[in-house]
Amino acid sequence: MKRRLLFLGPPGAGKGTQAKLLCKQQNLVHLSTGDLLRSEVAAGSPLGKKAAEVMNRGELVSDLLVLSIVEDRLVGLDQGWLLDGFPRNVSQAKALEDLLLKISQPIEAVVVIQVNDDVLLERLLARGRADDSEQVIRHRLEVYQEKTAPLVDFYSKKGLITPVLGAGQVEEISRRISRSLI
Ligand code: B4P
Repeated sequence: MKRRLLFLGPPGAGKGTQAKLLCKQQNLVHLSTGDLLRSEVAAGSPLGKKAAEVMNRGELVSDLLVLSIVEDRLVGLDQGWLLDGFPRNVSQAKALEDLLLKISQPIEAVVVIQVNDDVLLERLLARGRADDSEQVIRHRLEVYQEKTAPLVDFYSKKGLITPVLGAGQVEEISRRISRSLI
């Protein structure tokens, strides 16, 4: 069976960390919009230049830009996949729904990784990426609450949500996620 999964959760919840492990275990293609945007930034492409400034403020990059990146990667993919960090708002979720309908690849499950704000702040300050200063992290958490958290309700109504506790050791959380997807 080709798996089609989404990882949802606040910044620093460990979406990227856990997505890499699960994709390796289950031979899935890992599509992280954060990683894809950061590689555009590193390459200094026009898209990357636009994205860098927005990311360093802790805001969301424009839907159109992110959507074009995801569509490029998903269309024609003949393997299971995991979307990490996308969608990030209801309008991206609706656009994804239309795209997946067009290519007949419905979502199988949405894993929500739950971690409290104190732990998130601690993890991200320790990571120290360009967008990991305390002020920017706090703003990203607000953006998450306002724009991304409503997706839990959006996908709950479709019966797709699988909540997983994201506190603890990386391996322990990985086992929780694998068990939740059996
Ligand atoms: P992302 O790249 O998605 O990053 P993130 O939310 O900050 O982190 P993630 O949850 O993946 O945490 P990670 O595993 O790295 O987004 C960055 C920016 O890109 C956004 O703010 C936005 O500007 C832009 N963007 C991305 N997608 C977009 C979209 N769809 N639309 C618009 N804009 C978009 O873990 C964090 C840290 O914790 C790491 O250092 C890790 O080692 C550590 N860690 C993980 N698990 C741990 C554990 N169990 N215990 C201790 N530490 C742990």
